[in-house]
Amino acid sequence: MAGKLDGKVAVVTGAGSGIGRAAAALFAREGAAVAVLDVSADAAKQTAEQIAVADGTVLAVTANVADRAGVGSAFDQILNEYGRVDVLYNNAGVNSSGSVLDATEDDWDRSLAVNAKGTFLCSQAAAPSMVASGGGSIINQGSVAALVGIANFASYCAAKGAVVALTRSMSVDLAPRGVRVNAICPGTVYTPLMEPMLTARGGGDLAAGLALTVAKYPIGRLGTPEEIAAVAVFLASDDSSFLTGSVIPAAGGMTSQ
Ligand code: 1HS
Repeated sequence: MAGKLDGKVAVVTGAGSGIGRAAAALFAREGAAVAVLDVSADAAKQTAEQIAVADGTVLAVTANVADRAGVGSAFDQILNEYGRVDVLYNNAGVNSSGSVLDATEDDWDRSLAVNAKGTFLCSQAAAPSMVASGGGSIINQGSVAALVGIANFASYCAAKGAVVALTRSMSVDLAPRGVRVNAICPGTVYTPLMEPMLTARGGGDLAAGLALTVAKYPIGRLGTPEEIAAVAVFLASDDSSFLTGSVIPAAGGMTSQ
């Protein structure tokens, strides 16, 4: 059966867990050759093994997306293996904690480094190959935190706001060169990344934090990694050929009230 991403080479950052792992698997199932990039070599290898077992074409690479040299080496490896990059899903991210009253400078620096600068560095590494081959699709992981204020999440909101602004900027610069750039703004998806935040919100009780969070979503539940991955497949595929600079909430109505 024809896949929506047949013949494409896709890089997914933060693909060792959560939404990134689900997206790497779905991209492969839709026919893409996938580079699984993660800061953890073991996590990248695990995702790659799952894809290989399902007969996908996959390469595991390790890099901290906030480190220019590491990103450069990772993309050299990917380009040596596959020859080009057609799709980049800038999914890698870290959580933060605290309001403007108590967030630390380290929290700010780490959030901006991984969430925002990481998106910039990986896009810089991938875009020349897309331009050279006549086109591509960059998908940035925004967040509902870029669209509405989230309590005690100052650095994360700021970083994701930067990702959304960068998405619009990149879309304008790259559209004439055939590269589309869009952002997904997921609502909370239950992944390992979210557990500390949910636990803090519940006063140390994960289940209580989860209930308070679900109450923010008109759809009555949190999202799944697979639901966000499905949006990423759409943006990666030619089905979304007229979309660039789009910022798409995938959040069960959370930003609509
Ligand atoms: C981490 C993810 O981007 C979601 S931000 C938190 C939103 S909420 O569900 O706590 O309102």
